[in-house]
Amino acid sequence: MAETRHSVCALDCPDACGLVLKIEDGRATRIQGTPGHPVTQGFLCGKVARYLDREYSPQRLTTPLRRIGAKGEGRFEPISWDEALTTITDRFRSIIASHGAEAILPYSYGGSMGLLQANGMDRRFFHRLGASRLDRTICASAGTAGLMATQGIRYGIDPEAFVHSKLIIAWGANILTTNVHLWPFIVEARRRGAKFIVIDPVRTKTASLADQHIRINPGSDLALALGLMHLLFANGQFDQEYLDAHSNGWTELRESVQEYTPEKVAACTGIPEAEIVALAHAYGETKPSVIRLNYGVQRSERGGAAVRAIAMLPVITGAWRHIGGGMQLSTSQAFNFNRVALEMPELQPGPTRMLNMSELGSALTRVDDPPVKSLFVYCSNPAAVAPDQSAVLRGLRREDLFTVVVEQFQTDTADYADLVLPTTTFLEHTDIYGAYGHHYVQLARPALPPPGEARSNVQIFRELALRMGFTEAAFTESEDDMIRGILSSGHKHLEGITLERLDEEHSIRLNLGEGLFQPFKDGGYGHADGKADLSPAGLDYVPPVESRHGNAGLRSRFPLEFLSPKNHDSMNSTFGNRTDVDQQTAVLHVNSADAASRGIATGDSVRVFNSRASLVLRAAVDGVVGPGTVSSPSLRWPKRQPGGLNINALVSERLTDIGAGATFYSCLVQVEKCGD
Ligand SMILES: Nc1nc2c(c(=O)[nH]1)N[C@H]1C(S)=C(S)[C@@H](COP(=O)(O)OP(=O)(O)OC[C@H]3O[C@@H](n4cnc5c(=O)[nH]c(N)nc54)[C@H](O)[C@@H]3O)O[C@H]1N2
Ligand SMILES: Nc1nc2c(c(=O)[nH]1)N[C@H]1C(S)=C(S)[C@@H](COP(=O)(O)OP(=O)(O)OC[C@H]3O[C@@H](n4cnc5c(=O)[nH]c(N)nc54)[C@H](O)[C@@H]3O)O[C@H]1N2
Ligand code: SF4
Ligand SMILES: [Mo]
Repeated sequence: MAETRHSVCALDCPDACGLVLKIEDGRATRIQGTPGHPVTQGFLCGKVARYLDREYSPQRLTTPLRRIGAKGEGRFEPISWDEALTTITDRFRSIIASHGAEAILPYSYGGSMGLLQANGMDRRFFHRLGASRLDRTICASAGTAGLMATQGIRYGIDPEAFVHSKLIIAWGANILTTNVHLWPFIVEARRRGAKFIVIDPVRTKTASLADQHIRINPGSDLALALGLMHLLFANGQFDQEYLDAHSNGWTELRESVQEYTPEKVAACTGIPEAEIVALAHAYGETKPSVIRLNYGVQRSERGGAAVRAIAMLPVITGAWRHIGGGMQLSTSQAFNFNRVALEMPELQPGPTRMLNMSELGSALTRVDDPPVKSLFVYCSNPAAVAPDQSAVLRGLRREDLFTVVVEQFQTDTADYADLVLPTTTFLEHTDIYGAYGHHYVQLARPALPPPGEARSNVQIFRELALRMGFTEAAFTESEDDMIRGILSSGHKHLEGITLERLDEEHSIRLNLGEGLFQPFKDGGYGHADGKADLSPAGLDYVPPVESRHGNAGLRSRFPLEFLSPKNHDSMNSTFGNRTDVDQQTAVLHVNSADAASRGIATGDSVRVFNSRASLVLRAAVDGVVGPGTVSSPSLRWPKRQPGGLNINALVSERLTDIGAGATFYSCLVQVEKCGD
């Protein structure tokens, strides 16, 4: 007998789709987007439409494993859960006795967006242990810091509001690839007459379908934003009433952007002067206008300031006043969940140090006092995703490092583990979800049984806590108790949203008032005085060290800017076990001018290198990138790349200007054709 069960996609994607599974004889036979869901609209992206292949893959991990080969070699033997957990608690006790609990470092990121699995029992456990804390900077922290500086709170407009817009700018946002459920709203807006512009160094799928693709030099967005401000002010295309009522610092800003003439901005950004002038004119004139800013801009050295400046634009034009106007970077803060009840920072025995996840190589090879003696990884694959991969792998190879990896698949990171613990997928455990691209709270109950002995993160950390002798009620709370805690913030957006209702309805819109959410229509910014901060301090454009206008010594040896944006048909390294992902990520897009000067043609093997690493990819001379830029979709498993390193071996550990984020998209390389 067939039945349907609900779930939610937990992948690190703004869309957080509602799912419906068809179950026949206990097995899922079909996965679909929830029909009628206001955002999901019944369809799924290509990767999750095939998720049942992953769910039922013979490569799923099903028992705890103990390493029997060298670190990284990937030889393991099955052991019991009891033995695995006892080994961990024994080792933790001895590390704590010899080096203190801060010698233990948890490492997690976006494997699951579920609050229980990724921010729940794990956080409580490591807090109570007194372990080092992890600064989770690998994705969004520069953009978060930039947005907070301007808006004081991370609110954005509804995806549903985009249909009302007359000008949509996708700025460092590859919507068709990374946020596909926004696309139908853009299609509808265009049907109603909207213009759609993409600002991206790469001609992405999204850019190739836009009315206009503005090709910008990587890392120069701050200069473009300042240049647009200059023109908006100079042309009188600013909303003085809105600025006076709802912002601070705009007159100083107007003063300071005067030097960002179209001529200067064209030199920084590579965008022709006339295009800059036309863009400013269109943005100043069209109402409503919306900027869909995604995280592409802020993965570069000046990315925080760039986001800060871009977020000022809709304040200057007063775009926030209109339905379909304003900006969307992230909608996540609108959920106003009770994170303290969830994570329980008060369980910490005292102040503990924080280590930056984007500097994992350094944390494992240089940090002392105490050194990291144990790395506990879950919901992440740092051997593939973290910058300066050679340093990360050097750290992971340390014989004295006790590494535990909780995984669904045998990733590179798992190959370096002393113990691997098999874990559930989002179809197999209970969790509650917010989103960073819409405003619906969702709940998922287990729709399928876990394979073999796989256990959820919540189960694993609860068991570890009990075995460590932690007696606080925090560790015996059920999943339902934890969800009630999350919903207990008392914030008006969550009023009336209960576990019982979520069980019944699966997806509930936040209480954002009647109609579409207009967070800053009448001001109401997150700063103490309710105003947006437009003061210009710190907004001067300085090109990234690793860029075409950056450090001259570096440029002379490594003249090409290397980008590694998201692959269309995978999710960071999550689907790295698939051979088609190997093919997709083997490509290096090269501009025809750069290819000609190096004797490179499409299909050639090329060596991409800098002082950190060298790897071989396959050239595609296809108009995707402009002169001086090369690009390769991220990310494959390093062990599946000849040489055992992926493109993150090329990327430095250098951090962003604000937010201490990773600078994946500020990276200089040289490319040469491989010898025959
Ligand atoms: N298919 C797929 N979807 C995903 C993911 C995935 O791996 N694959 N990953 C998920 C995750 S973790 C995240 S954070 C989101 C991210 O979603 P996005 O931010 O949309 O993804 P990115 O590819 O990092 O960057 C977007 C675009 O920014 C461009 N870009 C790079 N440097 C610059 C620059 O200096 N200036 C400008 N203007 N543009 C620049 C890139 O070429 C890219 O096209 O996507 C999520 N969704
Ligand atoms: N060059 C380059 N590097 C990048 C990026 C880039 O654009 N270019 N993007 C960066 C960004 S934006 C991000 S967010 C990071 C992403 O880095 P990560 O968050 O490490 O993401 P994934 O590579 O998808 O790995 C997630 C892992 O979690 C596992 N997992 C899934 N669900 C669960 C669960 O419930 N429990 C446990 N224990 N494990 C689970 C999956 O099997 C998978 O192996 O990568 C960053 N690295
Ligand atoms: S990855 Fe994104 S678009 Fe695809 S199903 Fe999950 S939430 Fe939806
Ligand atoms: Mo991310």
